[in-house]
Amino acid sequence: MLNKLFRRNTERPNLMLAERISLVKNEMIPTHIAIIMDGNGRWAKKRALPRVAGHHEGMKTVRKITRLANDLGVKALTVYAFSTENWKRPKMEVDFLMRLPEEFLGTYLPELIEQNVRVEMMGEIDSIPPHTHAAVNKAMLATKDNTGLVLNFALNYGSRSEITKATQSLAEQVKQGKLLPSEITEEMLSQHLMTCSLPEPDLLIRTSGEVRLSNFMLWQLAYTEFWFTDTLWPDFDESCLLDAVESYQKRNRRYGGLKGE
Ligand code: V07
Repeated sequence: MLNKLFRRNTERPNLMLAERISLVKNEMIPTHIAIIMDGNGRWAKKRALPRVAGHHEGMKTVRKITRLANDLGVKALTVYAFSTENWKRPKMEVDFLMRLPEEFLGTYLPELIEQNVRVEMMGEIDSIPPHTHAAVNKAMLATKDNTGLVLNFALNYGSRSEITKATQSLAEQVKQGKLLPSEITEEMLSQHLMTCSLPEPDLLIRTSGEVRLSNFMLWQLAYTEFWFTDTLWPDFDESCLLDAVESYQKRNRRYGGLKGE
């Protein structure tokens, strides 16, 4: 009896989600979404759990959001999994984080393959542990021919270092006489970044109330729409992603209107 009474209440939100998804699909979908997945530690603290429990829960959110993004027709999803600054955290936490790619892929790689998702990674691969490196490599290889969403993990990534390395590479070409300083273009610099194969993000999401970029994709975000939310990453669900995309679609419509004036 209670079940019957409540069934409508549990089914209704899902129905609404499906309706929202089909409405969102009728409008312009961001091609590339980038996400700073913040608030995992705070989520755990609120529950008197260790920080790593928040990271683990956050991993499940990555799966959820990947599935919806792919379903919406998003072409690329870049998620900031580990920054070059994150090495300063306690060793135990870093060790746990470096096991997450293996756990994530061990659990979800089959469904990523089934969903036609291509796994990619950007960051300084040389200083991540070999076991992490191996797991990510295996997933990239297993999904390299997939044509659906590109799930790009920023792992041991820092944007200033990325731009610095691109600059060094162009400077080397100048030194070898292949290029004049005055011939360097924005396009050339873009092509030396780790995102050279991806379009620039249309939408950046940062969770958990912090309103800064934290050395994330500084070059690539020049024209990106930003969406900040107080929701902690482990609590970020399908309806939160739809909030962000709906807001993006409204902004885009307004811009289109002004452009014609
Ligand atoms: C990490 C979970 C998400 C919240 C942010 C921090 C913790 C998924 C991965 C991952 C990375 C590469 C890959 C497959 C999965 C991951 C780290 C942390 C270091 F190929 N989540 N997640 N990696 N968190």
